[in-house]
Amino acid sequence: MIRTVAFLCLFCAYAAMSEPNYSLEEPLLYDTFPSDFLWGTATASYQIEGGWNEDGKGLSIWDTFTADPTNGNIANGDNGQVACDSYHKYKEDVQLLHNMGVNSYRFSIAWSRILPRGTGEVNQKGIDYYNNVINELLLYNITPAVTIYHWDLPQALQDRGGWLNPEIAYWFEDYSRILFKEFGDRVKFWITLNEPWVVAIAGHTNGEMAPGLRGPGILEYKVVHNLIRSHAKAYRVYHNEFYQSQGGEVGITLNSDWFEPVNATDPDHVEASVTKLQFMIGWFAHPIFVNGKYPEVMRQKIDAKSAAQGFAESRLPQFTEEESLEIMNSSDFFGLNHYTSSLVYPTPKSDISPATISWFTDDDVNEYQDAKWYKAASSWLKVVPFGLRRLLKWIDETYQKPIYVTENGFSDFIGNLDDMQRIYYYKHYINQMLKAIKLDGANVKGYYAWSLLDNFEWAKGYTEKFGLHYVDFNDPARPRTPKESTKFITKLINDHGFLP
Ligand code: PNW
Repeated sequence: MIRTVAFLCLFCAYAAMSEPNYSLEEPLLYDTFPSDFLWGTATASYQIEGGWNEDGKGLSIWDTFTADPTNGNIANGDNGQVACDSYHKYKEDVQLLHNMGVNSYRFSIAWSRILPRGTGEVNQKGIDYYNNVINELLLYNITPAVTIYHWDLPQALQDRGGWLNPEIAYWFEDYSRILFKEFGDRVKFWITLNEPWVVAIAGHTNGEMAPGLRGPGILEYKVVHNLIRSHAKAYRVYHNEFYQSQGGEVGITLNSDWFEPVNATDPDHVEASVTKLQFMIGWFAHPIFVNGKYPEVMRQKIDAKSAAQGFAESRLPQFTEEESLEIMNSSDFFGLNHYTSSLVYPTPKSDISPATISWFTDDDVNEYQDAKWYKAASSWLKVVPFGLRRLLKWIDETYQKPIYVTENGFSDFIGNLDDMQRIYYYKHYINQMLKAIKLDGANVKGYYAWSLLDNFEWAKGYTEKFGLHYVDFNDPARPRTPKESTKFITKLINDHGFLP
């Protein structure tokens, strides 16, 4: 008997040690959101519009990246030439939004519809299309939240070096000015860049997304440098030339996971977590919200490693004094796209040779994946609701800006209408956001579910579905059908939160 108890206790102690409390489900908080809270769904131009060569639109890097169905870039060789056909069906999309009772909609503008060559001549038909979308939204009292760049760079600019060419800051500045001038009388909420981290890593480190370049440890640092410079120029244009007459806000949207220390009482694990956050969020947020410079921990680690690798200068560039001033304080809010969390602990694997170096090794931290965290269709998406609350608290304390959750959502393979897993995801993530607001005092002002529609999920084509509405991609009419999750979100918005 005693032996059994002793064994059980040992077992319990072991279980308690090796399995800290990562419980998925916590009791819900029954409370409501602030009355001026923005509720919306989000989409992006290349993922929904189609109309890829209509009305004078130029090619984008996604048209090019998907052009050859045999090159293996996209699951099933798919592309966004038609996608959800929102170029023609935007009125129906607005009806769906209206039916849900949202008060905002986040969508993006295709640069190559406005400027087919990226710079120079403006395509009036492109302007007309977005005027129609904006006016239709306003008819139903839905506030447009416009993303200026959601990854579909004009191919003409890629041909001139794309995000690797420092000149791009001026191209982006000019493009943004056109949007503020044409749409700013009605659009008061602007997001300059969507997820520059993904642009850098997927586009320039591992080549999984357009433009498909692979330059780990080198290219992503150059690209991010120019992305941040570009963002800041657009922000300054708005505040110097338009803010007085238009009075809107301009900010950036960053994506980040939460990094949970494997052992939260071990300072080394906590340091690993903060280091990961600095390499993912701080890379952008430190220059923009703090002091115009990259985070100290990045500066130290990348400088040291570059020197050890024999580079003449650090792979992490430096902003000039003038650039720092322009970049510092260049976002009116913190836009956060959040989907998932990872466990972290420190590892000393930092001195891999330049030949095998991956973007990861600059972190000096490694990740586990906890099998108990159940997954979405997307391989990287583990369902960890508490991660959103912890991340919101960290961002709130670190950067002290109003936060908008500009994307959050769940993918499956089937697109089934009875999407219980998606409802579970939204219920628990949104409740954790409510806890961040009510219990931690985080200044969160809005929430956009990704996504209004099943759509073109980049390299995964149409195989991973994030939609609140099912879209039949085999039917030329692309009919939309609300899933059960739409009803859940509609009720939540109508109730202003969680009723007991
Ligand atoms: C975001 N990751 O992308 C994008 O903003 C959307 O366009 C996209 O459809 C959505 O999330 C779902 O993927 C991400 O690997 C892509 O961690 C990859 C990651 C995160 C976000």
